[in-house]
Amino acid sequence: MAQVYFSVRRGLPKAFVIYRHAALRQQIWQMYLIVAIILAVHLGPSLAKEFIVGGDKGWTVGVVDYQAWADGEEFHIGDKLVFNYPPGKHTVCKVDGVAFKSCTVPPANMTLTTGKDIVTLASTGKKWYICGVGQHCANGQKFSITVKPVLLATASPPMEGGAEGPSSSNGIMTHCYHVLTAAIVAMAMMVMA
Ligand SMILES: [Cu+2]
Repeated sequence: MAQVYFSVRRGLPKAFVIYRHAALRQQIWQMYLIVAIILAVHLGPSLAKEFIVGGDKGWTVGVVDYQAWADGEEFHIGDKLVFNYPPGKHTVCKVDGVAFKSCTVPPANMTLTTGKDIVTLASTGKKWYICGVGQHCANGQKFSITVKPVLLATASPPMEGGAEGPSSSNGIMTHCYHVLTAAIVAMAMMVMA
């Protein structure tokens, strides 16, 4: 009898200690997750760059070698291209590789005309931009870029050369990044619930 009573008395504080440890561990986890989320939310956008196409010269014809400018930059998903020009003087058309070569201007509803056009790079791979006014494209107002995934920004050397190379591996890396972010958020929600 005395032994049972004894073990029950000793058992209670022990359970209490285990409970307190679990609560503490949960609190530490919560802190880690909050930090991870803050980093994911704040680091992502801050890494994205805004490129003023042609720099101070802007988007014009006969002044800037846009391809040389583009070749000197590295573009990643989330980055923005800003095309500055007097409205009416130029336009911005996103085209494919064939239209890029032949300077074929797409329909007007696929053309940007505001004079301060901002293009957010949303997918990996090769992108082509031309001006749709007159002979501007033929006179060099055009350039192509290769957009790289977010994660590979610092992890791997640039993948140059391939004109039409498939970007499935890049896509997978990006996909992994999104899944990871989603997993962190989901775990945080579970812990905080
Ligand atoms: Cu133009």
